[in-house]
Amino acid sequence: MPTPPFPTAWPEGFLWGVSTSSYQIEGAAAEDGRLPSIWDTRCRTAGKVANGDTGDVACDHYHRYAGDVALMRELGIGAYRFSVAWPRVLPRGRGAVNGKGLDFYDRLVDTVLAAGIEPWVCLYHWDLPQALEGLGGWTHRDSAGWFADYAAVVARRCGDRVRHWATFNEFAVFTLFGYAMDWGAPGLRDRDAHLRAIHHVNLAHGAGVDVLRDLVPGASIGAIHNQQPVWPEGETEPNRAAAQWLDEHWNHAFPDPQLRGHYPPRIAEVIEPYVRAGDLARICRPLDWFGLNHYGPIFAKADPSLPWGFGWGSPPADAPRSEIGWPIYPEAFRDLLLDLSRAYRLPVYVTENGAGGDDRPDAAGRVRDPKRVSYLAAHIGSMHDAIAAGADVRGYFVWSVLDNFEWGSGYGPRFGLVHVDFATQARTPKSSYRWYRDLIRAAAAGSR
Ligand code: IFM
Repeated sequence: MPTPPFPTAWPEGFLWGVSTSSYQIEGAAAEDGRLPSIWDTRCRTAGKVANGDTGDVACDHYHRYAGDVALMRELGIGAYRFSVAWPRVLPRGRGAVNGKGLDFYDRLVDTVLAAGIEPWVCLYHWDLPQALEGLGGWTHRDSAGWFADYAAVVARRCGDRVRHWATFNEFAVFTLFGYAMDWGAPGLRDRDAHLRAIHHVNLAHGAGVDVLRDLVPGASIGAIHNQQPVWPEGETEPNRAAAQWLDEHWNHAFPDPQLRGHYPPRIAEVIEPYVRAGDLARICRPLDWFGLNHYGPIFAKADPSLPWGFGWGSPPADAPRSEIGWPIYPEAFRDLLLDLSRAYRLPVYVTENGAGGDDRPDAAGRVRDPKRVSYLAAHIGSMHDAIAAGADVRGYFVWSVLDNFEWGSGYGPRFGLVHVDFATQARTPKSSYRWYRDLIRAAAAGSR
């Protein structure tokens, strides 16, 4: 299959990167003082994760990070986004700091910098310490303060070397799936718990931004949002209504209060009992960039069995799909980049984009993933079109550098540029790794 071409002219300084998250790659779940997170618990709850898989070992990145960073250096990326595991740093969520846990991030940051790569640190990618869940987790208003204290611990240790910080990854995903759909930890289907979680996570974001501004002079701070057009499954009235409601939750419940100072109208009505005077000002703090995670549009349908009456619909039967069945509409990505850039008036970094597959080595041990290459080529092409049409997009991070633990789907779907054999931990760069490396080289040559 011929290699899809890529645009070579990019804005000066355009940043190419890769993203990962702590629970999905680190492993070492019970090592050096780390205690369980809500995802360790969910993995041990029967029927919640495919195959009974867990993040106990994952990619064993905790021990193999130096080799993994060497692969990133050879890829030629300018930035690596990873998350810090709260239960490694503060095993009980608050109180005693675990020095060994912090030491790991210290070593990682130094290794990344020594490879000539900028570390981008995300403070929360879904692994809330289980001890805090025992106190109510995000449904407890104090969670904003717990998060701010944790942010301060990490900022004090790494803020001398890390300039780019994100508070949270995909607010809407972990709150909706975790509190209203039982698709993620902690596994509830409860409107009130969901509304509390939305508001307290928003408060935690604002408090975290304030801490980072105080402790890291010159920090560049953003938040990472999943954003996708929400389309109805078929053009029925109930499904259209479901799509509108899901759109408010998915695309607006977090960026609107954080960047515009108010909740979208229907959420504003129902969340009002949890909002106190001054809260919206605490949430709406100045930011430096908008982090966008995007994979494709999502489809909604009415589902009266779920707390909000909407559920996940299916794309049209003839929709192009990735190997794991996600719909592919690269032109929607271009439109989204233009819309976001206009709506929130911040530089946009695409902090996740990629495709899941079922990649396996061939007889010669090579891993070819032409579908991922086509997906990346089409989306990077659409991003280039968006920039040409005026979108202020400053960087792009592939999800992900390594195959890893894909939450409720366990180790089934593979998103990496590098294949991981989970039995041996052998790493094999896929054809998409070489394609992305060549793109980065060509972009560097083209922008000189
Ligand atoms: O693996 C996830 C990641 O944790 C958050 N964004 C989407 C990815 C693919 O599902």
